[in-house]
Amino acid sequence: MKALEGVRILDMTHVQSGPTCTQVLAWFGADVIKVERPGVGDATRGQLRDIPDVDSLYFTMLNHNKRSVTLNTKHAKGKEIFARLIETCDVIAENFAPGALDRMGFSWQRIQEINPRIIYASVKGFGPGPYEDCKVYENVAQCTGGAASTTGFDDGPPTVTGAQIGDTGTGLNMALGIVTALYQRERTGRGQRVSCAMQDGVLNLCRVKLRDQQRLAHGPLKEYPQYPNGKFGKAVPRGGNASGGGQPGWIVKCKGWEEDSDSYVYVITQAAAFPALAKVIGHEDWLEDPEWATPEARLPKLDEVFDEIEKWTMTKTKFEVMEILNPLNVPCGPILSMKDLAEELSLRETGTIVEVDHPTRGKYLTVGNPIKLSDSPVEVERSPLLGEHTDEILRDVLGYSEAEIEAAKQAGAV
Ligand code: CAO
Repeated sequence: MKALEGVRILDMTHVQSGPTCTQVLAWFGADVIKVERPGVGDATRGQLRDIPDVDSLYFTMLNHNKRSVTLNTKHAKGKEIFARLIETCDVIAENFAPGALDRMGFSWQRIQEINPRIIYASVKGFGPGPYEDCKVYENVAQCTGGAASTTGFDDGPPTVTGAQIGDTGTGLNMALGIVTALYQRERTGRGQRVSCAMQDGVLNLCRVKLRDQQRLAHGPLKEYPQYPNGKFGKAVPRGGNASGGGQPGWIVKCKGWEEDSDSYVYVITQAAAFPALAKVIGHEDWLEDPEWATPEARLPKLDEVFDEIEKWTMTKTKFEVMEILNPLNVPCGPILSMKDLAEELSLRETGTIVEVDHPTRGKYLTVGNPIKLSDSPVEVERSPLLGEHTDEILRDVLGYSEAEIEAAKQAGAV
């Protein structure tokens, strides 16, 4: 049995933020019915295509384990079918532009009238406020949620990260909101509204930077590279590769960095492991020297500390550094490229990277469920073709006859 078996989700999501939410719920066993516009479908089916006329990796990697029904929710017959789906589902999830579902004629009030037990979950770019009507994509959320202003180097522009913290991050928030609302419904019998703003999601992930904003009022941020020689302004500056926590860290070069742009390692000079680190890099002298021996003494010269560490790491590959430092309890991590990760066997064994077969594209790699439950196994199944399950859903879920299905098709509703 799977954790969410018996939960049916009316999936009105598209692009990335919403689909990541419903995908993870599908992996936990929910029956996810993805509603797509007839003949068009989720825009990502055709975006960043690597093979002509085949669903893109963008789409396939975000829509596993779902069923696809095509339905024109602006067509009178389509609205009737949509209302029937609302009646039979436990959850409706969407991430359209603000107001799109209302414009289709399905306000929260109307949805509740149709099914008072339903949970209605939405991702939007912003919560209520001056920007609530804006359309938002990933990088807009990173910029408006505090990530871009605090990412990058002091002498460079604000920088976005490749991690999809606005989209997938907010999708995960919505998944948690949905299962929490389902749990509450067990006791109240009522559905509720779940709202997740991408700005809020990114800001939540930037919590430590709001911490630093408040610390700034009490003096310079000593773990930032701007200390002691650079300038601090009124807002938290970009911290380069400095650690966000109390233990200083930095990215240093490893053997082969001249040819391989990922030949680097992150090293954290955690106080407890510093003596072992100092010894291994040939700086046993630091341990007796009051200029270097304590974390406080080292703080103003972290750049010199990491320069010395780098002299040593440049004589080793990133994997050798990992092998030497880990037994010494020095926290460190090689910079793994997507190529390294794709080839990492242990990630295949845990189901974090999965090979999936698709009828038109063949085999491809995807990222499986990052949340592992011991009693709810995950089998990653390919994404559906556009409208692949339309007949099956109208017949088996809604009880339409073959003639009714044919009539809906003729009318252009599905
Ligand atoms: N039948 C009929 N119409 C449908 C339909 C269906 N099955 N599915 C969608 N539509 C319609 C919508 O109702 C909408 O029509 P209106 O403009 O008349 O209301 C229209 O298709 C387009 O929807 P949209 O405005 O959401 O799409 P877009 O491509 O213009 O914008 C996005 C995309 C992502 C910017 C916007 O949806 C958005 O801001 N979403 C919220 C934030 C979000 O999730 N962003 C992350 C996206 S991933 O980077």
